[in-house]
Amino acid sequence: MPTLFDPITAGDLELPNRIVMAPLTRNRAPGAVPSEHAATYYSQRASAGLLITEATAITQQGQGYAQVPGLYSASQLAGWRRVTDAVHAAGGRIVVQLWHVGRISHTSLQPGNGAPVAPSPIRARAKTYLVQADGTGSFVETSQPRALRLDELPGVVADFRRAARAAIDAGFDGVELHAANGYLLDQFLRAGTNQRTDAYGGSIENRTRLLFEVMDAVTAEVGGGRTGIRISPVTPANDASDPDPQPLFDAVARKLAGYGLAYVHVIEGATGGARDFQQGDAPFDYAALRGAYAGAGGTGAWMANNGYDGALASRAVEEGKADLVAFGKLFIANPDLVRRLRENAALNEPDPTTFYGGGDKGYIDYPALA
Ligand code: 8OZ
Repeated sequence: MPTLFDPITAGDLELPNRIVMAPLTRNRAPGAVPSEHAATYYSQRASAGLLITEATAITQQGQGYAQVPGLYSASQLAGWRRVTDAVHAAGGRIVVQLWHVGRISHTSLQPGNGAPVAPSPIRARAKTYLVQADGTGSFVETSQPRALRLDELPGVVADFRRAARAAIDAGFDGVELHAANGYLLDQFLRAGTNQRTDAYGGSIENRTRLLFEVMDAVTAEVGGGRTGIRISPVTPANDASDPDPQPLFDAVARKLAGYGLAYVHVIEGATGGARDFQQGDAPFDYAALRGAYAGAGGTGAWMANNGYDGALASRAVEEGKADLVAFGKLFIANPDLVRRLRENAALNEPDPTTFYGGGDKGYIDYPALA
């Protein structure tokens, strides 16, 4: 069996090891434009097998938080070009996570200060993060959303497609579709947020329809081999829920098998929390999920995430449970995480007070080994 440190091919991506930097929201993009320090931050971590960027809004409608980056204006794309150039110069590979927050937003962030959009007009019991004119940040309740009209859905699909093209043009090695953590695509998938009675709600086929329309468009634009997807079958993040996640996500996995994807990225349990978190009547069976994908002919790498340390990750890869493991907090604090895991070196402790917002402290000042 391979180890964490062995190379792997994931679709069109040739990765020198199986250690992935998970997508991490850092709220350090003033005006939704990646700063110069983002290039430093990501290139410091270029020894990862793969870097996944922080979630990045495909449109202003897809924005849900202050100071998270977008991928829809010339200045944003120029900022990302600095990042991809710096990562490539440092020998790394980087994909961008394509994000539409759906209802997890606030009117003050939306075009024309309108309502955030969602499958159904159900307000999330969740907070977002805003920055006032005087520069102070605060957590506020998300706004009441409005349901997307049927005639608006092709526009959402087109927005994902345009963003995927823009990403490749800005030098990214690929894209990851954010279909996790209670954001728009996950809101369509899970019954707690989708009460539609049209072709996009009700049955599993209907609830997965928007996801696969987006998949069709993105893979047609940039190729399945440069596309990954992130799902989180049971996470309660952002007030997401489904009473029966196993058949839903097994169906998603079976259908994903047909796209020739680079990878499928699965958050096991509650995002950033308990790995054994349960929704529905039985523990979620991640091996069955992977079996559904492989059984339907899926060849993409299987990327596991959530609360892994080096030992758990090594076991997962060596036992064949995962091809890749994504690390979040450990990568925030350890730019040279790959080396530290390989050498069994001590790890820097992540400082949660600097995860979201702020400046260089807790962003680009964690030391690498000498
Ligand atoms: C933490 C804070 C804000 C957003 C996710 C994009 O959970 C996020 C996120 C995480 O996927």
